[in-house]
Amino acid sequence: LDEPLQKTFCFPPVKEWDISQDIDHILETQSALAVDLGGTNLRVAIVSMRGKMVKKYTQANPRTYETRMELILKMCTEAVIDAVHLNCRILGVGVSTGGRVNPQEGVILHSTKLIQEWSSIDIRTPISDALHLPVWVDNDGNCAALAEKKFGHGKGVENFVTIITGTGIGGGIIQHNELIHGSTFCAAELGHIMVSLDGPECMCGSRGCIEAYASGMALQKEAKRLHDEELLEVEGMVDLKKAESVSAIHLINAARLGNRKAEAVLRTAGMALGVGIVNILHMVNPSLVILSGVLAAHYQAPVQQVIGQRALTSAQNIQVLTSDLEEPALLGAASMVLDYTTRR
Ligand code: ADP
Ligand code: BMX
Ligand code: MG
Ligand code: CA
Repeated sequence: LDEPLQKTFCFPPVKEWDISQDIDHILETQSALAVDLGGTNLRVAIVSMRGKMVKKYTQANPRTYETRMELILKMCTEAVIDAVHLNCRILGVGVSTGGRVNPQEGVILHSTKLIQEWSSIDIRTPISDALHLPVWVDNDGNCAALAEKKFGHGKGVENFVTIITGTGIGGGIIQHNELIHGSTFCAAELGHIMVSLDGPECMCGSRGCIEAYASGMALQKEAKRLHDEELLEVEGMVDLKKAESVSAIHLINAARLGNRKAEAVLRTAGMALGVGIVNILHMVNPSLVILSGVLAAHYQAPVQQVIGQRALTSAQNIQVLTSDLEEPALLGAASMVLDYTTRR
């Protein structure tokens, strides 16, 4: 070709299209708003498709319906505004909450005293009306199980159970790769497995539930009792002036430093949780149990020990792991949004 023709017909080389960069961009920017309502805290987070917690907001969970609803909407609105600046496209809102939840209707059917004024509540309508986004809801323990399945130790595991310790004890059961909800959305209320005929009073109105022995609240109650009797402090422990700030963590520290009373409380708690878990193994026979929440690492060894002593031979070989997720309930709330909005 002569030169003018060559100029006409020879295009500059087309830049190769790198699809992986586009996918990266989508995974970074497509996000969910996650809400988690617990016995103590109300959390909201912007979570990316990869499960990255882009930004997190924490407040005390208010005690009345009106103040709680108001705060949820305020925190969500703030997060939606922040998401714009953070270059996150919010696809929807996922809500994790204590209580029995009907996920199809977006309704909290019933709550124990752990969350007051939180029964027969349509949580979907006010949030979707205010934010103009689709809303998914499920129980917090169930959400924790979804998070383990998508991002945690439960990836690719067909049958597993998760127990999350916060103020109370939540549970989630994955059976044949699906969450089980039961006939009235009360399946996997694992905190209310009873391990004694009497035992300590539980926030649910019954007695002897594993939540009444081993939850953050149960241990805090015992820590306060020991503190009031001046039996908690041991040498090497930081000064505990105010009884209000005494928590489960102080009980664990005291036990580590050799406080026999604190050790006894924790032994009973670990035993109760372990026996509760043995009951779960005999009921649904999972291959894995994942413990999460602040107390998870502390409970792993005692639970393993009780399984060794009390489970049937066929249920002995299951694994007990501590979760490596930062906030399983929030991540699971986000996963409902990310999975449904991207499903084809
Ligand atoms: P919830 O979901 O029930 O609102 P969280 O999962 O935030 O609560 O856990 C709060 C519970 O865990 C409280 O009962 C508190 O005693 C205990 N807890 C959490 N973090 C700490 C900590 N750093 N030190 C002591 N206790 C803690
Ligand atoms: C209670 C119960 C469960 C919940 C669990 C963990 C209510 C309000 N809560 O057993 O539904 O999963 O607490 O909740 O009925 P958290 O407060 O410890 O996160
Ligand atoms: Mg919680
Ligand atoms: Ca549950």
